[in-house]
Amino acid sequence: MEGSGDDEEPDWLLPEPGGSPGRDSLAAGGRVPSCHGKVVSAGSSLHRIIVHLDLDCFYAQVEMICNPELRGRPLGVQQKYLMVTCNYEARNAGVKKCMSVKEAKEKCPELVLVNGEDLTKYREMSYKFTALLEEFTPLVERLGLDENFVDITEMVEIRLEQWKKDAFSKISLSGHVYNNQTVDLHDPVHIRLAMGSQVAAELRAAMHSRLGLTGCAGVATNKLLSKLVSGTFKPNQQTVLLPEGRQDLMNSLDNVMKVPGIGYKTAKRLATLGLTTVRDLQTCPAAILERELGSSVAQHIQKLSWGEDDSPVSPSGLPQSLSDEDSFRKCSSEAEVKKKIEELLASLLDRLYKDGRKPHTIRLTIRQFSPTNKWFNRESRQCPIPSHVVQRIGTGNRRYGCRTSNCRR
Ligand code: DCP
Ligand code: MG
Repeated sequence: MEGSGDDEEPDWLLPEPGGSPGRDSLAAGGRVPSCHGKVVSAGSSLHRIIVHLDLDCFYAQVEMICNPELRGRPLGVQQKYLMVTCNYEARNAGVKKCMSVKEAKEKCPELVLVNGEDLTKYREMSYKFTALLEEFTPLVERLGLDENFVDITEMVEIRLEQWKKDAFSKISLSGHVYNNQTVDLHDPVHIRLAMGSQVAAELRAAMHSRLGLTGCAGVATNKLLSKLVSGTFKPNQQTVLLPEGRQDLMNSLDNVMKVPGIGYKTAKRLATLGLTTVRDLQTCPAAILERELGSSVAQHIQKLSWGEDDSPVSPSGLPQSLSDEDSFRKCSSEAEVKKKIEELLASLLDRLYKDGRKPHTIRLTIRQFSPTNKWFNRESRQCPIPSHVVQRIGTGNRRYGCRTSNCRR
């Protein structure tokens, strides 16, 4: 569910039972590009070039595209009492993402607020963004609404083949280098990353010219590192991570929870072992970790702590489910809840209609909110959607009258 703030770890970083072939080993029998006589083996962990793209102040940017009069003014996007994001003018005035509306207004009295509770236009822009990247390569994986991974290994290889080896010394690197490290254009991995930075700059230029969007990019040899490095310079900039900068980047994360793939629950279990920093996790004896977390998770998160991630970029394709949610905080009677559910359903049906595919199943999920201010106890019930109801979706008839008598609650 969008914006549900779960502790679930992203799929792209979950350990794969039995080991996944990944792209490295799929490519192992493939071309082995060489530069200046040195070789980057297709099975090497440095073989891939991955770009992570993250749009700048996404919801606020979409609002400014829809209403250019908002440009240049501090702008916040409000959902209920929270300002979920704000543009960089507002950030320069001390406003931060996810501040309460009250605090944001205190920091910046001239802040303009727009309501961002209807996600329709953000979703639409999000899919346009992914579709644009897919014009360059099918290897695009969505991560949330405003982030994508793109595996550009093959694009880089093709371009390098087109260049004469002697001309590699003329390749320039686009954007920043993490820690301002020196690029060695005799090093085949540096050459590939420099070429990757050129491709990333082209992707960003296309995003801007075709959709009016700006964003940040990170270029590295795996997904984890590309995501971690992409926000080094914000907004609208890009950064390359050379292999020599990996340790510094990982050590810059002061808490294990800053490693994508280590969620709240895992961090809590690590804390019971006295492990809070990335360095603690790196140096913890494997046997101790394995005793607490099991060998698969232990090995996986220890690899992550070193910046190692061989998970492939998995093309996302069309979403397998459409969902909507609400906190129901403003509802105080059953009638109000029913009305809210009808609103959610109407919006979902609109999206289904635009999507064009026929749904099979409907699922209702509830989470209770405890007096101690914590969400807990997620419960779901689902049932097949009766065929006569499915038939009517897309006919413009909004009175679907979905009978839920065969759903047990
Ligand atoms: N979002 C949300 N609720 C949150 C966090 C984010 O609804 N608790 C939405 C609003 C953001 C969008 O998700 O615009 C993307 O989140 P990011 O963390 O990437 O933040 P932004 O894109 O807004 O800003 P940045 O420029 O820092 O990437
Ligand atoms: Mg963003």
